Amino acid sequence: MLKQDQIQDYNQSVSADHDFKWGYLGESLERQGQNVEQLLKKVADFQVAIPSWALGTGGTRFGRFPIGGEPRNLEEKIEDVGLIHALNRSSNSISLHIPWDIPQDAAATRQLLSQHGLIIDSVNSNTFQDQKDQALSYKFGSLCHTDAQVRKHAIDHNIEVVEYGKALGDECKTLTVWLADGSNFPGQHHLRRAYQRTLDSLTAIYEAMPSDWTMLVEYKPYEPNFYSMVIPDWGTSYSLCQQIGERSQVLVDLGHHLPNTNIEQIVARLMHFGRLGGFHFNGSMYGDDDLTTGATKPYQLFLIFCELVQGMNDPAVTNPALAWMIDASHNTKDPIEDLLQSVQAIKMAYAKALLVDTQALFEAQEQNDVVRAQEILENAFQTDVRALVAEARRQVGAAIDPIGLYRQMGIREQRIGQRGRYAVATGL
Ligand code: LRH
Ligand code: MN
Repeated sequence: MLKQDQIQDYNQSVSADHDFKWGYLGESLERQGQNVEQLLKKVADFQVAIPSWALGTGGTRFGRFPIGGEPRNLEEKIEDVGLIHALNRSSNSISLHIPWDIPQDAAATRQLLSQHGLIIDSVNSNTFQDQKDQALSYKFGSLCHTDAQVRKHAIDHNIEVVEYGKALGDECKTLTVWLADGSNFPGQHHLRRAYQRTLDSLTAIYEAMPSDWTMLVEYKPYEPNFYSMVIPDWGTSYSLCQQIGERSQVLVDLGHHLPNTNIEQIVARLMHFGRLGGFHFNGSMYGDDDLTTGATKPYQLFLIFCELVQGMNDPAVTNPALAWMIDASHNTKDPIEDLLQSVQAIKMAYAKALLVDTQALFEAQEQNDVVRAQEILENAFQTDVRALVAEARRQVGAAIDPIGLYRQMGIREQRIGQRGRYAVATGL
């Protein structure tokens, strides 16, 4: 476990440079009339859940390159997320995937979670893989399957997943459902019946969920099916949520959009309808690449947070609290460093969105002053907020530079020593 004095000593060693940068930025923000204390608190309080399935090097169908020292079980995954949270004090929860992370001893797992200051924020079902000796195969779908027995098997699995969540703490009240269900060829699916069977199945799961739980319905345009997906886009997920019940919301995975999709407009729409449930943050160029958040499109991530901040500050918007989660899988980076980078990118986008002079922006929009509107956004986006995010971390006892401390301590090498070079994590 990372000790507080190790973080203090490290912060001391890098404080001269940080104090210089924060000194300048803090003063510039005050001169702009920003409430710096409020900014620091909002940024520090913003927590992003870490996916249990992203603590190993995921790889692709073409290959996987284990980095060594990967967590071999749920306990070691909790240890790794505990380390991430100790380094950035910004990742106080884990999203679990069942059956990849079935707790062998729920009481022991709850205790380990509290030792690391962690909770389970959500549980994910998995009806996209057959388990060993599974008689009722998901090859041709799960909740949409033409065979009612397969649908029942998938419904029962989701209900079982909720039970695992309940056993791991009162905080976990979210079931995330992503369906690989779809078709590879024209004619393979009756497209309307597949939708209706899925709606009926999701409704059965929803009715079996505790009355204070939320169901997040995740959409994806393709993969692993390449002709049609039963839930390909936000509109389909939204239409399902409207019919399933008020505690079912749309989950936006940033990588689940066709190229050049205006994701920030989808976010604005779903907030307007009060059905935005949360995010799976990641970065992508082409498909569901699951790369580091903000690595390729930082301006798009900023624009998404602009819609979120404006929506969250607008009394006319009645959207429930949002689930902030990462969903990534990498082949070429140390998973812990990558997750630290993703959280950093998300916090920077949020901090920049908080800097937007929203009143001036609304005026420019009302006056159709297009140039002024863009200049107002640029002012915020082009502000280097790294010292603000670092200062927010320092003030809550985290590392000014989490990756710097992680590397200085040689933690990956330690993990390899403890767990072995070929230890491979369950998950993607
Ligand atoms: C599907 C997905 C879904 C998870 C899986 C690990 O692409 O985004 O959220 O179940 O990745
Ligand atoms: Mn996802």
